[in-house]
Amino acid sequence: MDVVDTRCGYVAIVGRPNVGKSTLLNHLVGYRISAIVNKPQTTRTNVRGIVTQDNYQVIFTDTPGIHHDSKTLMNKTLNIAAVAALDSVDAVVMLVEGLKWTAEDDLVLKRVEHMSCPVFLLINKVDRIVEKDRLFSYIEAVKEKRNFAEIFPISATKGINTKELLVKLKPILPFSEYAYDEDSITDQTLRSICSEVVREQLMDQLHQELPYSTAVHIEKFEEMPHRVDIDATIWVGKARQKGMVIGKKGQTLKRVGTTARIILEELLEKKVVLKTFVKVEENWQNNPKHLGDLGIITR
Ligand SMILES: Nc1nc2c(ncn2[C@@H]2O[C@H](COP(=O)(O)OP(=O)(O)OP(=O)(O)O)[C@@H](O)[C@H]2O)c(=O)[nH]1
Ligand SMILES: [Mg+2]
Repeated sequence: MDVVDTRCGYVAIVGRPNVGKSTLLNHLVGYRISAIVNKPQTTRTNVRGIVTQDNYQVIFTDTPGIHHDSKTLMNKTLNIAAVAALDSVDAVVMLVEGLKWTAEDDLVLKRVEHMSCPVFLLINKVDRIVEKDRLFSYIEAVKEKRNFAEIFPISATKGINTKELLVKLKPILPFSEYAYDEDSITDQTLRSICSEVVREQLMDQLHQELPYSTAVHIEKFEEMPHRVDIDATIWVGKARQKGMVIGKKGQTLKRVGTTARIILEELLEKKVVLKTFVKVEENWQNNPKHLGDLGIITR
């Protein structure tokens, strides 16, 4: 029998909304594959990010934030997706925001309660904590919550302690061939990364409830030697929201389009021509067909 000297394993990143799961994934992979916005429920599907180095490969899954609110089919689907990601993983990384512990963090803890694999607790956003003494007492308090394999403070934006996370994960990964090519970084298609970039900019620019009732579908993705043409349709739930997305004299949509285009050009390393269209579909968050088209549920 051949002896395999490489390690390869699966690690799920879970946590309540807005704690920084996608930021951590993008930082680890070194590439913008998952949308980051300072609003809850940004991530809508499980996104894989792959790190391959020093004879090991970790396949991280960034999940939608686990939350109480289950009003729409989309909300329910987000929670189901996050929990499904916990199936047959080698380790779980649970993220919390230092120095908080909310009822939703308890909900996440409940979801990982019966897991037999190591569960790491990562206390994120420590760059914001001025009084380090308070961090020590916080760590003491969270130790009581569960038998965590490791507890450590990190900053996903500043990269504090993130290398240490990989070091601690390595021995947990089983000896195995790599599941993905050494240079793979994600399971996402370029189309879906592009739609996420547009949605990220939309969520960033729009206010109140509107971000949650938008979705982006890439209708056209045409790659040429020196240019990529992309047509993106932005779906909104109500007719009046269309005007809000477009904005006064088209200013909002223009801003979204310009920033998204700049990010996409950097990502694709080519000139990008991005066209955006806004369409209304009442109640799309409860329409299984529509959620399927957007990749939020699989059919
Ligand atoms: N100061 C600071 N902010 C952070 C850090 N990590 C993430 N953030 C910010 O927290 C906000 C939410 O980050 P996301 O990565 O989108 O959070 P998430 O957990 O994926 O959120 P959902 O997808 O909605 O569940 C963004 O504004 C990030 O810039 C950190 O280490 N320090
Ligand atoms: Mg996210």
